[in-house]
Amino acid sequence: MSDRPLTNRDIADIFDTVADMLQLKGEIIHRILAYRRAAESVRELPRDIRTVAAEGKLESIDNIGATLAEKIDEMLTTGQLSFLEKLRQDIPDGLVDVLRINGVGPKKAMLFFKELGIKSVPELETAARDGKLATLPSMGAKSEKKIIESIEALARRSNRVRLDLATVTAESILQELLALPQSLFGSVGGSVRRGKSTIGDLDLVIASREAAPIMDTFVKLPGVITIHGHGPTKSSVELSNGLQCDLRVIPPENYGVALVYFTGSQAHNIKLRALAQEQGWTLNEWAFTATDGSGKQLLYEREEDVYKQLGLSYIPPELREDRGEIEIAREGKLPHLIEIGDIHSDLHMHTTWSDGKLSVMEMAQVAKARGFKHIVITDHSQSLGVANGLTPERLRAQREEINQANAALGPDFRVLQGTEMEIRADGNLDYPDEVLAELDVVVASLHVGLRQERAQVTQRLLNAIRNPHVDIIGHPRGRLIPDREPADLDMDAVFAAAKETDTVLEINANPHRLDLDDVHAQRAVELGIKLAIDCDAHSAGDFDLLRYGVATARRGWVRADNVINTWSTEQFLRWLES
Ligand code: DGT
Ligand code: CA
Ligand code: CA
Ligand code: ZN
Repeated sequence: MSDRPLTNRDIADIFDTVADMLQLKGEIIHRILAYRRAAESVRELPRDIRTVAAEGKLESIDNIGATLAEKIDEMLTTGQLSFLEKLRQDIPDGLVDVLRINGVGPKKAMLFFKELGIKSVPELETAARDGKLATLPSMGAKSEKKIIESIEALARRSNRVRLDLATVTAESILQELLALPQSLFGSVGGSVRRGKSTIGDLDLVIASREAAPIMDTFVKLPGVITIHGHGPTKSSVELSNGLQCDLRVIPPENYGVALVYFTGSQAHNIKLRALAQEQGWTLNEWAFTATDGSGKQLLYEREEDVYKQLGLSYIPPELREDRGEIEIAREGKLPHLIEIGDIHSDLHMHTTWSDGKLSVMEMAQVAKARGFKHIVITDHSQSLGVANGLTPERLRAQREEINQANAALGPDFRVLQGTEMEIRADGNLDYPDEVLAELDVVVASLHVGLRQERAQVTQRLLNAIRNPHVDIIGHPRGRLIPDREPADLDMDAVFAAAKETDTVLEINANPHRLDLDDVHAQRAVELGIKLAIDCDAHSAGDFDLLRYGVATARRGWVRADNVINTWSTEQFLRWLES
């Protein structure tokens, strides 16, 4: 246990653990529910429980009587609960986790513990895989198999999820709930709204005067497999795709404060609260409350007004990571971040010439329909055999097709010929200079030899950056989300070379990549390096991924003028010539 004072959430968690343990002990339901309800009330409490305790008013909290008030006082004073410590002597901690497995209730958990000595989820998994559960009374091969599946689902859940899966799920649930007549307006919150590259769980906030029907619909949505909570202001469910989703429903006049709170990040919130405190207010998820004891409250429906109250300019969600945004918002000097609408081109995509799904003409039509002014076709180069990389001869044949597409598309749209050229494992580039000279744009990427040692892999990238024909480095660090770490590059050397040679670094918008990431994009901008944001599209639908690249850029404090995709076709062509 840390020295940090216990929060409302900590105390609620302890009460829930007590309830779990009592359940395992076979206690009467009445007693278990008392702890569950207390946990819920403390978790929902709009004030800091320490303040309430200091005022001696713990018993004014719903579901808290004299006994539980005493227990809260004990926890606040000692940092722990002796009752829970006592329960722990009979019931191992890990058994509480066993209850989280679908299909395992307290009776079965105790059966496994008593008969097989199972004290944790890993032990349960081993026993299930060894076929030991099936031999127990009231168990069988089928229930054993179900337990293995549930354990696998739990393991998937504990991993963070890619931004695109989380975003699409969150938005579709939000849309469904906003269609209800009781819903006034709402938003996705949490790390999805901040555009983080990986997501722990989904957070939704909806304004309404009548929460119950919205909550009822929410917990019965088709994708819901487990209901973790179903209350008047907060509900929480687990979806079949392994994601957990929290929903808050609040009155419209509290919406602005609530949305700020549930968008986070936690570090950003802590700074905001400290700022409020300096100004004589406590700020929680509902409102500002005066610290002078007058009971005066300030409610805001709009986030803008919350920041204004704190003396800050509006802070876009992507910046809310406590990376200096609050201090700079105080001076009113936040940059105007790039938006999707600023982007007029895509400079990295694949066609049927290599591993794409559409022809040159089809890609051009899709891009044009999306409002782009120019695109660069960058199929893979010759050494990438698995992706049907192009020989110089095939490149020349492709040029014919690109010329025909341009003739057919007219003057308002331009297709340029490029390549996504391999930087080979030996450090050589995949085409000789005379072939590169024939192309309009050269994107160079690392796909092989990513695990080479730092000096070697860095030198390969520097070779590409220093080649005068190379315009853009594709997905520079070579990470794949969630499994593959980036190459061990000396990024200072990479940035220095990019700056010196005016080579552009890409933010690859594919949510498997998001590479450069936010932190490196920010560093590149500080150094005056140009960026590109490209979808690396292999199909028509891949253009939808642009938003994730833009979110990553915004998290890196990137402005429109840092990104060459915002340029007109003329400006882009001029830069290529220079
Ligand atoms: P995630 O889900 O791990 O990707 O990250 P978040 O940022 O979505 O975190 P989550 O879902 O735990 O909470 C959503 C927001 O609610 C979080 O960004 C800030 C706020 N929040 C939740 N719990 C606390 C808390 O105990 N203290 C503070 N200060 N803020 C909290
Ligand atoms: Ca979350
Ligand atoms: Ca959450
Ligand atoms: Zn590519």
